[in-house]
Amino acid sequence: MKLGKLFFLTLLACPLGSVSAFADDSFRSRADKHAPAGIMGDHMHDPGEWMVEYKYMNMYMDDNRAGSRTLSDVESIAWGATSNPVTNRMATPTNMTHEMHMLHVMRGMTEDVTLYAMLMLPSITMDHLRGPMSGAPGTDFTTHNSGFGDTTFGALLRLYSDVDDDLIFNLAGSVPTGRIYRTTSVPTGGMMEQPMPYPMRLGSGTFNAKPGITWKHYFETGSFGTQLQTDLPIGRNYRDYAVSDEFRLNTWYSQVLNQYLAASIRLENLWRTNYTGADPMTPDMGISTNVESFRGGYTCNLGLGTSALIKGHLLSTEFVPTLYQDLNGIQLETDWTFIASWSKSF
Ligand SMILES: [Cu+2]
Repeated sequence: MKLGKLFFLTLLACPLGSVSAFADDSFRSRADKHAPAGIMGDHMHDPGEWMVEYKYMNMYMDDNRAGSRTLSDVESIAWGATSNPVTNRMATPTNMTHEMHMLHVMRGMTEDVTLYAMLMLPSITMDHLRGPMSGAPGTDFTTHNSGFGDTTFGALLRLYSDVDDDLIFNLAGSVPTGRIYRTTSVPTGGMMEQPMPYPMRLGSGTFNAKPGITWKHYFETGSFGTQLQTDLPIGRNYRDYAVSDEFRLNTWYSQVLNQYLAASIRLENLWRTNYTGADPMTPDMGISTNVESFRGGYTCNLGLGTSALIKGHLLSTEFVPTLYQDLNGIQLETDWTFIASWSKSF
């Protein structure tokens, strides 16, 4: 039925080559063929087809937030004096830039199975203000960490497709290739080596299950998608903790503007649990980024994206302002994320 319909549409479309940008058989070759830049695991490839993608992400976080309330740097230190547990006595984070370089390779194996792998290179910079129990209250310092992150492998399984729908299951997991334990003496002005706090670490340290499911529907001049994607650490890592369980629910619409361009709008709901276990070397009292119960929360993001399909090169960008956050304890608040991607199939 499906193949018959496609064949018929192909026959119809051939003499009408000039309008094929909007013909049914070319839904999956338009500028909106992939979801917005911030989304993964949304599309299949034909058997034998390869895709190579480079993706860049920059997440910017300025100021702290307790629950849904933004606090100044000085307020963040004061907040930690009476919190449970007490924290931010040595320092508070004040802002963070989290960059990620991603190399993504996909290959269509059969009509219904596409395999992929993704290599991550995070680069993390965090600014701090020293607190009352440090040697120099009121002074600031910056720490940095970069290297390999965790590596994701997955199989995209087509559960259902027709002319204008795709339902895809993402059977994926990550391997702990990112280092989780690295020390720095910057906070103590060279006096003492301390382990990097949780959000400065490059990986989870655990094997993670990352199942997801995506439904995409194509219209004559656009496409709609919705996706539930998870990231679930299995057990605890060798430092005796596990990072957050993560659940992302995304919904988007892409409008095809012409043969080369599409624009998208996306809404993301992101839930994270607190960490479980505890790294034995990271006292809560020093800084809030060491506190396992201050890692979870809810975030709502808006995504405004564009994609351009030029001679087979797909260039996508997405600006993702955070609309709302309700965070456990005190944490750096996310202000915005920027994502850019280049990909090519061959
Ligand atoms: Cu692909």
